[in-house]
Amino acid sequence: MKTINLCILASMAIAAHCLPILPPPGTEQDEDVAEMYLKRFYNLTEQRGRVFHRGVSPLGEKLSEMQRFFKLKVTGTLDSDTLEVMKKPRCGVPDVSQYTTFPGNLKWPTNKLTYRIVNYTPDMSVSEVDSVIEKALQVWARVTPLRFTRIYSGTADIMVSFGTREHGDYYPFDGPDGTLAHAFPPAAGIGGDAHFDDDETFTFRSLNGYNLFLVAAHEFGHSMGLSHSNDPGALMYPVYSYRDPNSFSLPRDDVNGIQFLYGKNPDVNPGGPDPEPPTTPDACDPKLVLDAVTTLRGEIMFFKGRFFWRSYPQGREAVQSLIKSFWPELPDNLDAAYESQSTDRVYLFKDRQVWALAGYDLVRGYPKSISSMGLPNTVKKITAALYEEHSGKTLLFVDNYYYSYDEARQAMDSGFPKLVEDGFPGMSGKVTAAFQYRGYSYLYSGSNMHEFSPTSRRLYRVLNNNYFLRC
Ligand SMILES: [Ca+2]
Ligand SMILES: [Ca+2]
Ligand SMILES: [Ca+2]
Ligand SMILES: [Zn+2]
Ligand SMILES: [Zn+2]
Repeated sequence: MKTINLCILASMAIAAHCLPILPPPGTEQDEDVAEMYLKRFYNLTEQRGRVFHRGVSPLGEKLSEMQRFFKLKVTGTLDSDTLEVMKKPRCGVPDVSQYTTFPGNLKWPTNKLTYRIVNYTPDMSVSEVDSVIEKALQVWARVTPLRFTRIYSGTADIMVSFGTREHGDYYPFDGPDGTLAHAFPPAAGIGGDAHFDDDETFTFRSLNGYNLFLVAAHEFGHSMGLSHSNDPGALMYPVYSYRDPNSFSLPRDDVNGIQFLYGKNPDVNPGGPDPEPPTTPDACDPKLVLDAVTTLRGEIMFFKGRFFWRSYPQGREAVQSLIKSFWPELPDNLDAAYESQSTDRVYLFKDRQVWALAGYDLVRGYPKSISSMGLPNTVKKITAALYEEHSGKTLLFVDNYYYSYDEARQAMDSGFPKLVEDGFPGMSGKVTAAFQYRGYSYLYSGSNMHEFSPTSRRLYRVLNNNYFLRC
């Protein structure tokens, strides 16, 4: 499913380069998908005819509600961006309240809760499931006074089970992909319980399938009383996105939510206090310093920390995602990126390694060492990269210096490195990101961005990092 999703993305964003696998949006089949999605997650109850393409209707209103939640452009119609989100694997709990008890501050009256693992998935060993469930509950215990005790018989507050299709609660699962799991908010009986769709392939460590720790940690957020967040970095974001379970740290948005309900952890965690919870970068932050910027077949991609934004032509807003949700293999905190028009690939740099993308797909045979491009061993990392269309050269920046790579010869030019201010008069400071767009070269330094003529190298304007993010 993940691969299929990427291909759908690619085919929509860059129609010229990729054969569409699905019929274009607006078909009967897509409208069925949308109707089912809105019924399930946005409490759509009535449906008066198929009027997705006209604004005012129950469907249009629900579409707008869903588009607002996911920070898509609010059109009230079933456009390709909206359909793309609807086809992603996700949690089965609605984004608007449907289970009657969700609104309000519903919480457990006690901090001491019990859980029981009722049955197991055949995808993993019993001890793997046990340890993953324990670890997923500890995600919440670390930041609150909540404490969990496992019991092996009788009724626990949180009954954990695996099931398929109709599994006894009138919220049937849907087979592979789509809905992965759901959980019920704090209450007696089924309240707090977490159900996992065993038509999924759940995994312990592998990048294929769905990581049970990530799915379970999200569901237990519901078991504690949290609803969905529209922060794409939050664990409580409704769409599944991979992140490294070994280095997982509960994001700020989720910490705020759970501490609002239960307060802080009065104890010190084994191993000392936790580091600051990770936050989601804000495109509108005037102090934003991007890690790397590149075009990709007409889109612009802006990288920052664990995230990137995609900005399309035609004035649509930039959409923020976790890097790992697209490419689990890629590292966070990239150093540099560029698109080579001569190879039709995007190259991504981190330390002494380089990865390549063809469309949205990682190219086999990477990462390679940057020595393979001819960079000397003394270069430990590059800080920015810029492909010059008119010359067919790629400039590789290392702070105040830059090298020149000839894309046609696939070799470094002699006479480098040069000082950046010699090549780009008026540019002072270290180059932190760079790209070329619509006939201009952009060199970022800290929170500034410098606009140059690529041929005369004349400095036109000094702008902010978020100039192209349409803040
Ligand atoms: Ca229960
Ligand atoms: Ca499913
Ligand atoms: Ca950089
Ligand atoms: Zn959920
Ligand atoms: Zn269920």
